[in-house]
Amino acid sequence: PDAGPVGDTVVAELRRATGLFGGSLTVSTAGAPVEADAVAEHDVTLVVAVRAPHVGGTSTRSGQPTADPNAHLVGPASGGAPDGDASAPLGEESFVLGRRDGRAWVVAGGHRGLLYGLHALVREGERAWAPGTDHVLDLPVSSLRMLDHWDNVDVHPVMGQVERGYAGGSLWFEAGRVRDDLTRVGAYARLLGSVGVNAVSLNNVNVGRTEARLLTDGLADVARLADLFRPHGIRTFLSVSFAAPMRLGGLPTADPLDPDVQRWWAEAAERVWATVPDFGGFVVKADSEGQPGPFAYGRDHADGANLLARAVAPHGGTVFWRAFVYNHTQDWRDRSTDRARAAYDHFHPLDGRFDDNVVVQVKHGPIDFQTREAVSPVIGALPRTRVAVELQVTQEYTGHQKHVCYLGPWWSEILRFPLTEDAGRTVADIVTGLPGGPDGTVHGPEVADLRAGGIVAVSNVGDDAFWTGHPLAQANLYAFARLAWNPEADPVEVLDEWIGLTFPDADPRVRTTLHRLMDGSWRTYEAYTAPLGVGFMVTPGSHYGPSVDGYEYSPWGTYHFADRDGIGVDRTRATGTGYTGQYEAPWRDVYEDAATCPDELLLFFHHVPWEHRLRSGTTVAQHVYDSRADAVDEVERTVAAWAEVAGLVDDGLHARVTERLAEQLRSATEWRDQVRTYVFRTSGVPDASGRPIY
Ligand code: GCW
Repeated sequence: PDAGPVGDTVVAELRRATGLFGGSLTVSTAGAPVEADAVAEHDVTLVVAVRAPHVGGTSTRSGQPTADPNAHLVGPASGGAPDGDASAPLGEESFVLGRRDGRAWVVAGGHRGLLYGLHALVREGERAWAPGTDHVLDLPVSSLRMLDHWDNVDVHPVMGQVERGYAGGSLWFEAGRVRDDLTRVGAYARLLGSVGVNAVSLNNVNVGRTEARLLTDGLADVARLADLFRPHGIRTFLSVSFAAPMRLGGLPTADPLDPDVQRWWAEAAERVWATVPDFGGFVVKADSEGQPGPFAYGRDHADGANLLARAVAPHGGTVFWRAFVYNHTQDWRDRSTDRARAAYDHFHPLDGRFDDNVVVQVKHGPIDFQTREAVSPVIGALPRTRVAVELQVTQEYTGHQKHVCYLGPWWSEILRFPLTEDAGRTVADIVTGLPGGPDGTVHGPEVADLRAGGIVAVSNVGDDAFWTGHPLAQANLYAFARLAWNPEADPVEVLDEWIGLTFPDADPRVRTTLHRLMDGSWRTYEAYTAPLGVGFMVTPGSHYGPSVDGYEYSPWGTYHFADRDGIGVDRTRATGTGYTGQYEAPWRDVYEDAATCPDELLLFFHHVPWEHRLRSGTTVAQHVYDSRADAVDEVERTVAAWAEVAGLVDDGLHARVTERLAEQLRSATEWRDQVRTYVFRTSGVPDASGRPIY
């Protein structure tokens, strides 16, 4: 029967796998087997069904065992497939993974669910065929799990081909067009499908002249890429320039209220969907860091987003409209302008005006993907708008994939952060449209309905042999996908899963060592770079390595305001920029008061004297001295631990990690010395530990 591209993938995967491990495969759509071999050791039954087999009680969370242990399961009894007529309807991406009498089975609501169920079974490994009977319903918490690629067709003289890319050039663009040989793109699509990513955007949100043409002359190339992603359940998106009607269409304006502009976009969308019928839609960076946008015409961002939304709506398309809008030509003397406030100030008044197929895509923090910053209040401030949170897998501010920095714990904190009034809904609840709260009731402003936007991240892959430059940075890609599937997942367990899948059959010391290197690596990175949430202190432009005052007097709006008396940004309502007022209770008050503000965000919210005592008991200056030095000691131990597993992992991989660790140690040492010395020279406060200072 016509299984569709994803169904075909499932069958092909199973054929390949049964070839590897033996056993047989039964696949049926609504009960009709399309393939059934002799019963053997590793049998798998896959069924696409509209309803779950008697799963007593359903769960809207992923990964939870179905509720009623006594529920009678109509499972694949002796060779038969589970029948499909029982309790809960299964969504297109949901599946039940079960085992019975040494047989593994997956029942899914659609082909994508079947694909995800199959890969869940692969993750289970031998356990999937263990004696006994049980089953688990699994479904993604976020219906949109998207990777944005910042790939350029052209190679930028400073940025290289992939903006903020640390893994070589683009996987798909080469020499001004899409590569002829797309073998690795096929492998990448398979990889993403295996962890449930279901959308990719192909090109940088900063859309250059050549890249703008992907929407017109480049469409055949886009279709070739879409053909590779489709079989793995992934829809393709493009970043587009708001000025496209002028750049590509020769119109004198890009004004969203101009009928010619509207017509141009409608026709552009017609052409796109005629070429790629399941195309996803557009990602837009407008009025942001020099990209064109609606402000030039006196229009706001709802006008801008709805212009594109109406063009793509007839085709079922979605517009991801980024909220990263701020003044990047600021005067550092002007302390009343606060970059952290900007997105809220622009977007909060527009809530309720966006069309249903607009998703406002908000960076997780109000500044820019720092190692530590507060959660953006914008995410909770648009109850009548679909909101997606944007994370950054590529390590722009977290060590350029030269430093080990496992970001799962950071994203987990962000996604679980209870942002709305009275801590009612977490970031994950908001972006996935879940009501939140222990009893599922919505707190805070009245909402007509709960809207899902999704979980998006900037990808970290490139044409590097290890995909991500640093081989261990692959864990970040994996963790993003697994946390987008289930934001409640424990990030260290996710890491453990990645280790098991990436280093199967390795000596147990490899697992222990990787945990030793990675579990706490984000906090270690934080501890040798900018302290207590103040951010930046990076080399301007590249954003790699220390430059404490690098951005201090620049127009970018990212300051630490250190002087001989103190450090930090006063964002309080009482005496500062008023940013704390963008939060609902309790955060507006928790952050307002230096006594209740969490240490790790103190300098994000407050300007304090160097000898201000943290909640931890130590002073700000002494904290900076101690933690920078301790963190470098930790990196040294990491280097030694990795040396111990030489010979237990692939030599090429071991060498690559060793080389990167050497650079991490060099760079961390530089950070330590620059930051400690800066604090001493600026404040005059001695370091009680007596460690060297320059
Ligand atoms: O983090 C900043 C980067 C820019 C990037 C921008 C954005 C794509 O420094 O390189 O541009 O954010 O997210 O739009």
